[in-house]
Amino acid sequence: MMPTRWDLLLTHANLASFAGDMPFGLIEDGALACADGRIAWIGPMRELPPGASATHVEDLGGALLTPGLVDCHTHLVFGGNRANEFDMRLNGASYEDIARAGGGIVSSVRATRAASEDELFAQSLPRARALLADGVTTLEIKSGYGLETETERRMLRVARRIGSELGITVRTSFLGLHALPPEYKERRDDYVTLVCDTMLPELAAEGLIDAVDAFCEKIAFTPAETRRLFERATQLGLPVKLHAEQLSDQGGAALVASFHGLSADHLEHLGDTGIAAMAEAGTVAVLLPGAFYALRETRLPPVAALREHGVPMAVATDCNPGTSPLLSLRLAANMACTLFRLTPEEALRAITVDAARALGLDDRGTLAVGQRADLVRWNAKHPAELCYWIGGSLARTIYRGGCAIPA
Ligand code: DI6
Ligand code: FE
Repeated sequence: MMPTRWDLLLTHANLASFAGDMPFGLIEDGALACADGRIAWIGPMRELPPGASATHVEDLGGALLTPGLVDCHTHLVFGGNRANEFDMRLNGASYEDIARAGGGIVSSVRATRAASEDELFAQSLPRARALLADGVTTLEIKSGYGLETETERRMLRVARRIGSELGITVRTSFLGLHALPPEYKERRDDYVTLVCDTMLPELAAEGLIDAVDAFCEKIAFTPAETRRLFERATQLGLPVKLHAEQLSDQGGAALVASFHGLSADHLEHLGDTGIAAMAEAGTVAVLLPGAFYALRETRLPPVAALREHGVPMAVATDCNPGTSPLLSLRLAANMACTLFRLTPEEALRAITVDAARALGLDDRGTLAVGQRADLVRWNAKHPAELCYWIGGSLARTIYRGGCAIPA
């Protein structure tokens, strides 16, 4: 039943709904109504029910309206930054060289451990604001720069605080298996045990964890260690995802797929077995062109094969201090087109509906009746413009649950 009066009615919009059969799910000269934070009606202007009314009515004058963007892979809570490593890398040091020399993730761990909760919040909030200003209304944030219980807890609490401060959805991922902390150098097993048997259950019991992630790589954790973590996560009823096949093929994608994981992320070194396993399990491929670009990687993720096997592809910023200091999801989509050859339509689905899927969320990412009214009105007319412009600011009004978020 249609409410007698909607809360919000947006008229004369170009609606990129990412639903239906049209490219981009485009509805030209459309209207969209919200009630109780949800989309209550969507369609062409000419089909708007006669006498439809709303508390607020806005004529968009042909402007583009899309779902709020979803950044499904970030590490944006951290202390300090690593601008010094940028210089080292430009002088020829590889990511692995830097990590083995005691820099890399471990240097962010030092800075994060040293920051109080308020300091960490103050340093991280502007990064989330930058993403929001560019249209992001749902954001995943990982832990993984604490590597001991107290700091991992602090990171996750800061992530939750960012969500309430900005009025956006933050989904947290516990990334205790991100790097081996220096104090456990000779005791790998003890660290994995600490993560699986203490940190994970404790922080999960505090309601701080929405999903469990790991870095499965030669310089990080083995498939066997990752499996241990995933078994524990599964016992606790938490979904899993994985940094897989970023620097080498460890069989991580097949491993996470065998746990019906939400996503396998990075994937430059993904092979056929992994692709088949992901297709079978419905695990989303999260492509991270910011890290590819910043590391001057030359090996491309197997986009054509993923497409052929019908594996859904998401794109995210991977916002982190080491390999992807990237603060625009639209720019990530642009890079996914230029560097990875996604079509503009694929790239936009990758930062809306398929990114939502990578977080296990099916109530957002498309414009359809019943979906959350998380919306962005753009200073653009056609959806392709969103991944065509390189940088700049295009978002005009951001709505969360049908309410405009003050800029
Ligand atoms: N892969 C990445 O690209 C980030 N973490 C990971 O597992 C890098 C994190 C960092 O270098 O700080
Ligand atoms: Fe990452």
